[in-house]
Amino acid sequence: MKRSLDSSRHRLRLIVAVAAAVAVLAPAVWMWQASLLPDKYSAMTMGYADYGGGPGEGTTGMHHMSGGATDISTLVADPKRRADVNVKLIARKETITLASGRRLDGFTLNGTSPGPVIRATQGQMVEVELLNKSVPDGISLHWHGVDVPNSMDGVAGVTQDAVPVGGRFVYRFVADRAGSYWYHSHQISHEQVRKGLLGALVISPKGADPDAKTGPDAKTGPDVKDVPALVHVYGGRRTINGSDGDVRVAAAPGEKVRVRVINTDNGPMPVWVGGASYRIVAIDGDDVNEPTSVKGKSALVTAGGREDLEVVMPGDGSGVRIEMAGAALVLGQDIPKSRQPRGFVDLLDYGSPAPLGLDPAKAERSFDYSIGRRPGFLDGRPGMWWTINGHLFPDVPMFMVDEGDVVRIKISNHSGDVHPMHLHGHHVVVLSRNGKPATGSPWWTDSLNVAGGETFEVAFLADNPGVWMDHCHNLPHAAQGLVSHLMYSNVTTPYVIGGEARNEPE
Ligand SMILES: [Cu+2]
Repeated sequence: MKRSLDSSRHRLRLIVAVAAAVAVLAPAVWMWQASLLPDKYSAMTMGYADYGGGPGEGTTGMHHMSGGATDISTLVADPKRRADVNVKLIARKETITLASGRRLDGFTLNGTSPGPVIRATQGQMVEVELLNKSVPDGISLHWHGVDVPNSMDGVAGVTQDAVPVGGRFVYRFVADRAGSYWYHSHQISHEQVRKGLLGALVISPKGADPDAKTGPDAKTGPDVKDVPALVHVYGGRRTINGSDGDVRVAAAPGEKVRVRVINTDNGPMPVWVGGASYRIVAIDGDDVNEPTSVKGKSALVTAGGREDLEVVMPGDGSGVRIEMAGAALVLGQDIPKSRQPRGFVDLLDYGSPAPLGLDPAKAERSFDYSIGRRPGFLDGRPGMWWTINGHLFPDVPMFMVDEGDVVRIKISNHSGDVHPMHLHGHHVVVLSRNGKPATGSPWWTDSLNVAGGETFEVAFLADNPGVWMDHCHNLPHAAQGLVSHLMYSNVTTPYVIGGEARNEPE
């Protein structure tokens, strides 16, 4: 009798213990399972539609698909127009040799990394034929900062399939805005960019020296020396144009030099100038209106961002050093290194105001892009993951717009880390930071440094239909789920993430 009572008590205890374990574990198992990404999925069906208070609000069901009229693969540059600039890029998996002779495993374009500087004049049709000789995971090229037609955006699984070994893809777009840009792979980008699939793209204004299409000494305009400075960290070493060590450029007394600083790394980079004052004449490909002379301050170049610094060489023949946090560009005679100034140029009030060409007060849509962090599962992996408006990837907002909308986005960062936010296909103008309105030159940007605790309000005109990534350009962060999309209501993409092409954009 006693024994059977004991045994039933024992059984009861066991049942309670199992029930308790199930109660604790079941939600975790459910969350784990719910986080698993399918073998293939469309960016269009990711997450949930956010209409930002504009038309479409309240729609239910397969909202993203509803319009579905225009296949994005039809969004191309005029196919009848002949190319003015033809470039062939051959991608290989091979050893990269830095200027110092240091070698490391990586990827090259036409045998080098960075790949060749591609130059065009504003208004020209650019055609780039990309061939994958030996990059096993496939490749693609994104034209960072150029607002290309959607099917030329180079995002594997969203705007094209990754180009497999032996495959080719032809990119065609009109270089409609002068400025400093870069190109890089958007297939497994957190690995392929770091390992060298990138290069500079320089679009000179119309009327610039017609012989300036190639070479590092090409001219931006009359009497301005044009020096692209693509900064990239290879194997822990910061380089300028693939050179680990000072890069020397000849410059005569009194000569004007435009240094196009391109930050291809994952974090913001301070840049300062020793031996002369400087002006920030362009940000992310847009000219600054009435830039003023800077001395004793650094410029902070966002990850993925570009700043064009203009320096006038001293008349006494002494040189100038442009320091880029461990790498330096030396113009003319070398001079001693200078210490980094404490302060930074604040782009919020740098330069003079000018018309924006859009009225943010009359925005059709207003979105929140609130970045946080919390524990959870990402594709079955437990960890502390980034969130967008409280949601974990892939359950993130799809920002829905119509062509012609003026759109506002409030980007706020509650995650405790810096995020360089990059919207494809558009340039946004900064309206305010932490509630303080922008009072300087219109600050148009495609790569915005959003530090922990900061809130930016930005606006843009939705004038480029397609499905566009809106993500963090600290590429490991993107791979950790800090990715969302902007989608026009009347488009559809045939491409899928995963699938046979093994598309993996981040
Ligand atoms: Cu980030």
